[in-house]
Amino acid sequence: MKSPITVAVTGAAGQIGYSLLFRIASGSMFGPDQPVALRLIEIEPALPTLNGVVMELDDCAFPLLHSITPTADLNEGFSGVNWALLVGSVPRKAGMERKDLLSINGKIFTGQGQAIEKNAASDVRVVVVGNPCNTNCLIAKSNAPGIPSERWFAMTRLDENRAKSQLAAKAGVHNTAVTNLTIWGNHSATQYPDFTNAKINGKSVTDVISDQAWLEGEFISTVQQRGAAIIKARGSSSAASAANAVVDTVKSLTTPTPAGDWTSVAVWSDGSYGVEKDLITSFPIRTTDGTSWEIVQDLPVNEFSQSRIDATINELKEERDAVKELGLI
Ligand code: NAX
Repeated sequence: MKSPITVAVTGAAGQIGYSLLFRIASGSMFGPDQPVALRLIEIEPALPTLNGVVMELDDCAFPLLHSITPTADLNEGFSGVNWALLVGSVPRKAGMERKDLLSINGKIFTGQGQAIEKNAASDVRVVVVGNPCNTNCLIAKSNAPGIPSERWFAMTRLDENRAKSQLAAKAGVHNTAVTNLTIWGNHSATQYPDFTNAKINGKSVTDVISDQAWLEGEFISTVQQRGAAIIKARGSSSAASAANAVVDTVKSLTTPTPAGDWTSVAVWSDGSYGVEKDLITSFPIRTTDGTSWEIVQDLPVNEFSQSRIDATINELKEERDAVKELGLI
């Protein structure tokens, strides 16, 4: 039996947590022969709810679930973790300015970054899901300078999956036929789902879908606004699909990417594609050996794509400047 991988999940009593924990414990994230130890982090008032989730995890009798540690203590929660999945954050409420949101969440992610640096395993990798996830990731990373830059990620995989599904539906093919889909930039309504480099059954999307106006208009806005559409339909925000995207993200970072393809995740910018260094930006990413990854280089970026990428990068710069002004990074 392999030794367990230790995974911390913050916001474990929340909606996404309720889907995610059972997927991790069942083996969906790390494979059918890899035991996992869960460290479930919540704020104090949510511990009774978290206790109910722990009872349900117990009741599944998962063969791969080695142990469960529910806690509101960050040092205990991040102790020895190989993966830190930062899901918990405070949602934007009516009347709240973006700056207020960045300030409230900033305090959460400074503390979590510091606690991860102090307590986690030496190989820790961090995936930030809680919004605004790119900038929350930047805050946590800035507060854990001892952890190498390439170990920090923010999730744009749900956007990628949404984009693939929209393109597949339009082309009348199964979603597995859609490859090479990049989400550029911020996980927000400015993100750019890049159809120009995407493929359907190995052919350029623009050769398969001739409706350019749909690609440049409705396709992009549907992906950008999908979260809001789910809230309208369901009465609460995406949860199972978000949890699924977390599983996909970690799987993609721990297994080699299929030849010729790539995936989307926000990583620390090294200046590729002219994106300012140090911004946590979604790029096309390939994993080679299951531990290291690279940004896919030299993809063509036409004028339309460039203007979209510029818009989302500008938003990331504004968020970075705002948290800098607040002294969070
Ligand atoms: P919920 O409100 O259901 O759950 C959040 C949980 O986080 C709550 O249980 C809360 O007690 C906990 N929490 C708050 N502060 C905490 C702290 N300091 N430490 C530990 N736990 C804390 O939200 P849920 O629907 O689960 O969504 C979680 C986050 O994911 C939100 O920020 C949401 O905006 C974000 N999302 C990000 C997505 C992405 O693609 N990156 C997509 C889905 C989702 O919208």
